[in-house]
Order: sequence, then C-alpha cells, then structure tokens
Amino acid sequence: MQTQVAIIGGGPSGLLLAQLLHRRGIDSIVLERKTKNYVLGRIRAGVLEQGLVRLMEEAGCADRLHAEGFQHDGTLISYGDEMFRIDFKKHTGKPVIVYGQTEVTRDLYEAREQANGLIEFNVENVVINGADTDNPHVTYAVHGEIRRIECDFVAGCDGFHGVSRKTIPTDVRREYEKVYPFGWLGILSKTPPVNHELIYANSPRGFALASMRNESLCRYYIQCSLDDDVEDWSDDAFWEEFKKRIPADQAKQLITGPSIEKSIAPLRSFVTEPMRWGRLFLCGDAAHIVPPTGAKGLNTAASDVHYLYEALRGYYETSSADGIDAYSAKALARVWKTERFSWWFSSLMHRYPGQTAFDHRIQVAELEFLRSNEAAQKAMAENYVGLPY
Ligand code: RFL
Ligand code: PHB
Repeated sequence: MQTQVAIIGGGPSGLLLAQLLHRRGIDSIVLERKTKNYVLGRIRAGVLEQGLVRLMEEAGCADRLHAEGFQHDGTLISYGDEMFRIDFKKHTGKPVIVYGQTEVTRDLYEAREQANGLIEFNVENVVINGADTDNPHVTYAVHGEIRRIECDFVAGCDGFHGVSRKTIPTDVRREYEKVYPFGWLGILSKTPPVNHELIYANSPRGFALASMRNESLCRYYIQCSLDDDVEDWSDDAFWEEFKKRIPADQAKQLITGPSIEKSIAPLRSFVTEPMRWGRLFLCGDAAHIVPPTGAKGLNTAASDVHYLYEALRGYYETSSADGIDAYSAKALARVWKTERFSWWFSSLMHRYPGQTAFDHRIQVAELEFLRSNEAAQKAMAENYVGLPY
C-alpha cells in the first residue's frame, strides 16, 4: 500500500491529524493496535481548550461538541473548607469547554468513516523503517498477515507505550521524567455534578477533583496511594473519602450513586526530545506526559497536531520544508510550558508522602496568595485556558 502520511495510533492525536489532512487533500492511513470499542472505552480527558475546539471545527467535527459541550468560565479551588474561584473569562476573555475525550474520539471516528478514511485496527508488530531516509515504510501484521505501507512521512501518535518514540535511536533521544509518589482513583457515575464548575481540592487527606461530563454524568477523582488496588475501593468507600476532601458545604449537597467506571492512573511528567527524527514526527502522549491536574494532556496533543498539520500543509501545498524543520522546536517550546504548569498545579494541590508542616504551610501561603492576587489569578487562568498557538 502507498500513502502520503502513515499515522501510527488511532487515539485522538492520530484521528485528528488524519481528518485535518484529509480536508486538505492529503492522504493517510491510520494503524491502531486495539479495536475501536476499546479506544472508545477509555475514560480520560474532559476539558478542552479553545485551540482544540478550533481544530475540531477545521476538521469539520465540531457540531456535536458545540451542541453538547458545556462552557466553563472559571474553576473553583478549595483548601480545607475555604474555596475561591479563578475567573477565566475576566482574566483571559476565554472559557474552556467540558466535553469528554471519548466524545471527541467518537466524532473523529465518525468523520473518518464518512470520508472512507482507512483505519486498520488490531495491528501488531508495527515497525517504522527508514525514517532517516527519503523513503520510509511501515510494516505490520493483521491476523498473521504481514503488510507494508510506503509513505512520505510517519506520524507517531501511538501514546506513551507506542513504538514510535522507541524508533528514534537512543543516542539521538533525550528523555526527562518525574514520577509522582501517588495516583488518581477516578470514578464515573450517573449523578448530577456537585457544583456547576470543577472543584480542585487540597485537603489534609489528599487531593480531590470534582469534574463532570454533563448535567447527569460526573467524573470525580481522589489522590490515592500507588499501592492501592482499585478492587479494594468500594463505591461507598470512595464517596466517603471524597466527601471528606471537598468543603463541607459542597459535601452536603453531593449526590452519590453507583460507579459505572472506576480506575487508578499513576501521575507522571515526561518529555522526549527531539520530537522529529528524519521523516518521523512524534505527537501527543508518544512524546510527552503531564499529570492530569490542569487538564493539559489531550490539549497539548492537539497543539502538536496543529504544528504538524501546518508543517505538512507547507510541504504539500507550497513545497516548503520550513514547517517540518521547525516542528520539534516549536512543539517543544509549548510542551515545556504546559509541563511547568501541570507540575506546579500538581505540587500545589497534592499531599506528598513525607511532606513536613513547613511544606504544608508553604502550600497554604501559595493558595492564599492565589486567592488574593489578581496577577497570580491571571497567570493561572492564562495557563488553564491554554497558551496560544
Ligand atoms: P492515546 O490516547 O494514548 O492514543 C494512542 C493510540 O495509539 C495506540 N497504539 C498503537 N497503535 C498501533 N501500534 C502500536 N504499537 C501502538 N501503541 C499504541 C493506542 O492503542 C491508542 O489508541 O494518545 P494521544 O492520541 O496522543 O492522546 C493523548 C490523550 O489521550 C491524553 O493526553 C489525555 O487523555 C490525558 N488526560 C487529559 N488530558 C486533557 O487534556 N484534559 C483532561 O482533562 C485529561 N484528563 C487524562 C485525564 C489522562 C488520564 N489518564 C488515564 C492517563 C485524566 C486521566 C485519568
Ligand atoms: C476530567 O474531567 O476527567 C478531568 C478534568 C480536569 C482535570 C483532569 C481530569 O484536570
């Protein structure tokens, strides 16, 4: 088979890139290791920056997002029973949109199907060959049959555990990592949100987050130990712990119900450099991970897709390699700023094992500064709604 861009990974990065390229007449094939239902079953991000909304519009996939997404003009931050609001609209003029990653992915799959875009599911043993030459090709197996794609470029959109990053030789690749000593236990439940805005809570018992998908579907998280087993957390135990971590007046109005999904995610900051090797480009979680505090993972994947889409358009529409040559540096400049924000917000909101009384007082002082200082609120709001690209 032959295509212009071979895309490894059918998550949101790969699908969005494929659909954007398609609208400009650039051909691609997406290779996905799992089934479509498996990909759609992963409950992940819930907060979209305007940049991602704009890309979904350009991809022709934003109708449902506009009809069903919720505009949030601010967020709530609590410590103990104190709570304050960061007003995004006032400080930046921009809101964020609450719309699940599952729905973004579903809309993109639908668009790819309507456009008869080729997505190969259940692929195994993907190997990227000749990425440092002018003629790369990708081989893979489906149901035991070996297949081969000749292409101009390879987009590595295959997440943290994919093959693309590992294709870049170790003497070229530099990795930066910070692993946090806790995880997030998350549940999804068919209950109305405790508040119409998200609550990020720093409590003496650890972090909690009240998020949502719509007016009858909630996504709540609590900081947990990395040794915890999800099977050991009953719904009742989750609700009891969650209530203790949000302000008492919020806990009083919390409506609980059975969970329809429950999982534990570890927290990590990770960046690989460079994000391009010859004709291979890394996008999204394949190149970097942020802890979920601040909702930046999917949104940072979207900014990579934007830079790569512009680079490939430049190549095919005006025969310019400038965008391609600048891709890694441009993407990384923004990635590191979102890494900093996610690390800062995580450090402010969680309890760390071994944290001293001094460390805690510093957290409270910083929260009180944020509560009372307009410049600090503006900096927080600018990062939360998304840095420009
Ligand atoms: P994905 O979604 O991991 O998709 C990669 C795809 O590649 C496939 N794959 C392969 N295919 C072929 N061959 C191989 N060898 C392959 N290896 C892997 C995989 O099956 C998969 O389908 O990466 P992508 O597209 O870059 O998207 C990134 C986002 O999924 C991720 O950044 C976010 O979910 C992170 N995240 C959040 N981001 C936000 O912007 N806002 C949020 O509110 C937010 N909340 C979250 C999150 C992530 C979480 N978890 C569980 C990690 C909340 C949580 C709990
Ligand atoms: C979510 O709704 O899953 C979510 C929202 C905000 C975050 C992280 C996750 O910071």
